[in-house]
Amino acid sequence: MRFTLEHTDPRSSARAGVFRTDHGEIRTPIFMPVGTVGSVKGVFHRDLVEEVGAQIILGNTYHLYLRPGTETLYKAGGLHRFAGWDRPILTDSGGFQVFSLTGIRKLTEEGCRFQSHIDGSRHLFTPENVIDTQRLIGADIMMAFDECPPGTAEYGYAAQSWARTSRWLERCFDRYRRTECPYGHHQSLFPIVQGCTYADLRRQSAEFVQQFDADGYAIGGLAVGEPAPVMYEMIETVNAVLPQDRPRYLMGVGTPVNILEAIERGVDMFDCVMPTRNGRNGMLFTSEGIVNIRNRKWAEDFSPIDPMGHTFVDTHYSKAYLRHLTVAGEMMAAQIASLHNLGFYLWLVREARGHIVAGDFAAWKTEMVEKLGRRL
Ligand code: PRF
Repeated sequence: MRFTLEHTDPRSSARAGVFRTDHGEIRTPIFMPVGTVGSVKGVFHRDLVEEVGAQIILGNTYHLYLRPGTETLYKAGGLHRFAGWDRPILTDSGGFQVFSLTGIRKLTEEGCRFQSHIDGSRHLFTPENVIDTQRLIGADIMMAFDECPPGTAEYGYAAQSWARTSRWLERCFDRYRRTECPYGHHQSLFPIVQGCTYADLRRQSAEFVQQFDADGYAIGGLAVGEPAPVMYEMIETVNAVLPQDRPRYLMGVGTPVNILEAIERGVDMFDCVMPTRNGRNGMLFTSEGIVNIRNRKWAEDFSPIDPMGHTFVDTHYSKAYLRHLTVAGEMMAAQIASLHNLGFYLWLVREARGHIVAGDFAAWKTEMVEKLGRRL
């Protein structure tokens, strides 16, 4: 078994565990910084490890397939060696990115035809070739090929889409079982639960995916336009069905509050572009609330960016200096804000884990949620 559940919170469904990969252990709950093309934007791997405490990063099949391409990745010895990152890597399967990045695409039973957002060239993703590509990338955790309909999808569409995603899942596992990692390490394949905002579809999906006895399971199709309370309800519905002894990964979520609410409901893994993308736009997440560093009010605030922060930038630089760099459009502003935000996200999940282990998660979470929503 790759996952060991170490503690469960007595007052909620929160859990603390360890997931073992051939590139190291992941202590859950965990946040996974997004490194779409093999780089977490603006942050050195050294700082991800030493300052942020990242244990696993994400890559994207869609981006890596288009550029640099699987031939180069294979020659390099896989993404770990190509990027100089020797800790675990998870890759998303590409379907979600095809949908959000390419205007022209066509979905059929076979797969998804699309045009590259880089040069307009035409491509086809199928459940089979998406597994092959992730094998060549060498991800420790590969994701199944799925369709993620909008949060507002009608029942009929949601049901058809889920049924097709389920048939694709069988094809993914069929390919997975017939192939192996070209670099000799174990690669897990996580199925993705879909079903939009419909509890019966979500339950069916969560039942269906279990036949594959996977190392872990993902919850997709959330945070795509539905209200947050509906997302929380769907998480509860799905987690009531998924096995206790496997990690659960909530894809593409979210704000610090979303993450704590999901941990309380039994989610173990998260990823989101928010800490880096919002950081580049001047939004800082802190334990006291949200800071818009562009605001004039920080122009002459020479206090540290975040006196409670855990990365060197938090106490080394002042708010006024970071505001100045941000307004001036300096590269360094994006780097500082990204490092700060990632440091905060990883601190948050480490704290959550500590409180789950200590047995007082629920009380801590209530207090944190109240603080995190504030605007400073
Ligand atoms: N499917 C995949 N990747 C995703 C999602 C999904 O539903 C989401 C939804 N929040 C983010 N990333 N494959």
